[in-house]
Amino acid sequence: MAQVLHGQPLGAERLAAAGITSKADLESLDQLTNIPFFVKDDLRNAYPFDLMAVPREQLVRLHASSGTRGKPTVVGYTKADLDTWTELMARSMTMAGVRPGMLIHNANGYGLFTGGLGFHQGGERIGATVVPVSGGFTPRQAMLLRDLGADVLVATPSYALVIAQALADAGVDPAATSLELGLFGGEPWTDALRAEIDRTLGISAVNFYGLSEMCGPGVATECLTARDGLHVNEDHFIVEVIDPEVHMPVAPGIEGELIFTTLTKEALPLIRYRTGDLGAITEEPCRCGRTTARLTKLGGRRDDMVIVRGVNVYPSQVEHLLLSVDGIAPHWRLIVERPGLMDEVTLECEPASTDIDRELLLRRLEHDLREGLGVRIAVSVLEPGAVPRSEGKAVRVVDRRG
Ligand code: DLL
Repeated sequence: MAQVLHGQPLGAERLAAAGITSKADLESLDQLTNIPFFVKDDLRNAYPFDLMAVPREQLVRLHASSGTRGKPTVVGYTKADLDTWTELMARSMTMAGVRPGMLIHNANGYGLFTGGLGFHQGGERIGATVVPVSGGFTPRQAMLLRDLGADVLVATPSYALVIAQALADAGVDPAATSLELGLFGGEPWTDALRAEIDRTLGISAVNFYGLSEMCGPGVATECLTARDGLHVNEDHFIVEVIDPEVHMPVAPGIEGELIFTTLTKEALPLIRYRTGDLGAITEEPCRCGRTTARLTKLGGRRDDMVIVRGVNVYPSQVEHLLLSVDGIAPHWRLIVERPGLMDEVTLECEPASTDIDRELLLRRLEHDLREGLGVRIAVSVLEPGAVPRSEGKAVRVVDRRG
């Protein structure tokens, strides 16, 4: 945090407000809870470089966070930041089962998205063979994956399923390739979707969490041994979970909003950054023997919640219920409209194959969703292939409220 005091006026101001004006004032991390939060708007207002704690000339890389509205959030890295991030990715990917010599098919987009270059750097540092395929041209992805004999697939979980379909379309059994591991993240996904991916591709899918504002992927990652919560790299990031309404910390195990403080960032140090992501932490030791805090119940973004006749509905609940129904394909989205005074939500989904009775599926889904969510939402079972596919992060909530 020391560099914040010198380089970043807003950070220094916030530390000063909490009575911390020099390193000597920082006695314990408990003082953290007196420091005001950083929020996305602080980054937007500082667009593009005003929050950087070093001169622009010392930045060796820029990325930008995904965001559908307005200007992106620009993040910068010094040489040391890039080195730290690479090391964190190498550590995380090793924990997820990557070994030197493995062939990594990296289908995350290369560009401003941190998913492409993040896994690229980590893989190279481990000594794996990285194929920088990037996203898109899906039939070619299927061909390269098979011809080069990939051991590891890196993608968003939703795109992994699109690649699996492309393999099947090319006459290849997706479960019978050389793939062993999948390193997936960048978007919320449930254990039900993981089971579907494991089965379809015949792999072990491992969850990676991160955000550009911290570094990108490499903030918290599952271990292959347990795949039970994501180990936070606590030597670089302090994690807190707060009640998003009253802004007070909640106990381990209780779900709230994830807050991160960077400990080693040079270019863009952030204190108590509100991610908007929902999750909980556990401090129980993991079966793998690591003792770091782990993120559990990663539940999606607060602003993805939709309110249907007074009932809060999270996309992750819908995915969980949807995928427990036999014969349903793992492609879906929620359409939110406001025809009158109230929001109406429609689930668009599709059957796994053409010989499945769509009417029967519809009735089963309507029933299960009503029981599981406590409110009725409309269901539309489309033709197989009709739900739009994404080559990166899936759009699960389409807001047509105007
Ligand atoms: O998505 C970094 C990343 C890339 C992580 C690839 C893992 C793998 P951003 O584009 O800035 O960075 O988006 C960050 O994506 O705040 C979450 O809302 C969401 N997110 C990322 N990983 C997960 C995950 C990258 N495993 C935003 N589970 C975050 C749930 C995730 N949400």
